[in-house]
Amino acid sequence: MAISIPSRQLFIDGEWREPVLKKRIPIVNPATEETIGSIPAATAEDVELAVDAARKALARNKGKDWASASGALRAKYLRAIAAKITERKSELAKLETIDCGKPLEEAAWDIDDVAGCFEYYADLAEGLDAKQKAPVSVPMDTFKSHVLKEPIGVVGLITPWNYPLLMAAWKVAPALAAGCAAILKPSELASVTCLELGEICKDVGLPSGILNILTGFGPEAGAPLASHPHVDKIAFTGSCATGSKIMTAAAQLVKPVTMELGGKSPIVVFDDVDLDKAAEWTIFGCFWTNGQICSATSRLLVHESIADEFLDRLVKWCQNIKISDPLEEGCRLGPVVSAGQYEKVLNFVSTAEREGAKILFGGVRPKHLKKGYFVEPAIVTNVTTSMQLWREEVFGPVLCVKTFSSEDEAIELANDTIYGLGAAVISNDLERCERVTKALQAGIVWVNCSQPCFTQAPWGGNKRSGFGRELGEWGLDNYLTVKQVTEYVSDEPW
Ligand code: TXE
Repeated sequence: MAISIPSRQLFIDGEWREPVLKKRIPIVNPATEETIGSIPAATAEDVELAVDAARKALARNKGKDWASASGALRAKYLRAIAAKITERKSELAKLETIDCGKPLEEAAWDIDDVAGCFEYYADLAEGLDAKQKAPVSVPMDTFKSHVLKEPIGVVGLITPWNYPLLMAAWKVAPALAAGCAAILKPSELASVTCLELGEICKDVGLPSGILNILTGFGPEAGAPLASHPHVDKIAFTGSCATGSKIMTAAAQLVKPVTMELGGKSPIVVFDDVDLDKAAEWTIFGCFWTNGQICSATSRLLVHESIADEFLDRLVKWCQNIKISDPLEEGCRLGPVVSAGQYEKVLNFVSTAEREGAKILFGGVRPKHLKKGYFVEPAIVTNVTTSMQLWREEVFGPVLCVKTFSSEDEAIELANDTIYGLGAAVISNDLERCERVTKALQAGIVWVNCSQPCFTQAPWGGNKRSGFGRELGEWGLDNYLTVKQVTEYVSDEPW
């Protein structure tokens, strides 16, 4: 069924508003390279309006139905949003697919996760009421202390294009659950479903100004948000380079930030594994969503004694992956998101080859697809630790491979990165898995799997992959401040 892209404006103060400078950005379907619509391009002038709306919304709703109201009341809105998302699931999944190129089936799972995320934070918003006034034991009985958890205020949420609506949900749902007012700035490369979230907020009657959505380029719309004195916090997912710029801007105002940045995550395969199962997780871990996942396990470390046989299996997998228009049934790999990303991925592969690596499979446009930003999944061997491919995030379907001969060597190679987001260990020896898990420098370790992600479990990295954790209770804490209240309770004069 053909689907048309709704033509939307910026979502500010509960209304659709044309950007002050009236600029728009074309939307390109990465599978066809056709322009299929446009999104509004916000600038500093629009950021000003959105921040003002968010500030006023918090003031207007004080004591009524937002920041200082019960979490149970906010939960009602979150549940209503979740229900609308579920109602519009098939349409939203299609929009996601034609906007960012992910297979329709994957996009549908994402939309389920989006609804689940709003439901989950509705539960946590309700739970917040019971956690208020938690007593703190102090050593003098003339005093009584307790804590109040309060919303941070107005928050700026800057998100990427690989999971457009899901990455927005990871931030919007806990921010709203906490009682904040938010300004969402999705990626200029994939904003369509995020704009639909505006329509959903209108439908459920979310108080105006509580969620504002500004689409636009990073330097024009994201930067003024990060440096705005009336934005109390920034939560960001994206590249390390942009994260660093946002931190610099936030530092001028001592503004708190959470950073979910890039990765170059290892998957370590020992010699005692079931080769088929291990191959399946390796393929999934690197090529899921076309490798455009911050946690993609894109460095394979395989024990030298099984390397040849294991690589044969990986190549067979790659030969059989269906690469097609992502709307087509059974598609496993769609195009990468944009012309820029396509060039970047191919450049990584050709640079590695020039530096002496061997391209065992893929890394080129599939012969049967003449249009679209499609890349065959690549397996690259003969990689050295000084190569760009070993050190830098590709954010595309490229697996680089090294062998090891001992557990210690595997750990050393796994940790040989500036990043620390994900890591996977595959072995039948569970004691070894436990040892290796402890030694891996990463915020998330998968044992005998790679990539599963649950709304309840903390997500985030160490080293240059960032800091702070999203999802679970940690995700809610990102948008709360803790107020200590201490009362003098003695009748005696102090
Ligand atoms: O990312 P950016 P891009 C990595 C991946 C990819 C590369 C570039 O390697 O190839 O980054 O992708 C906004 N102030 N990841 O250019 O720039 C931008 O508009 C404020 C990893 O898309 O980080 C978008 O909304 N905001 C990753 C968001 O930042 C700015 C996900 C992310 O864009 C800004 C995406 C500025 N100066 C890319 N400049 C992950 N870790 O999941 C840009 N933005």
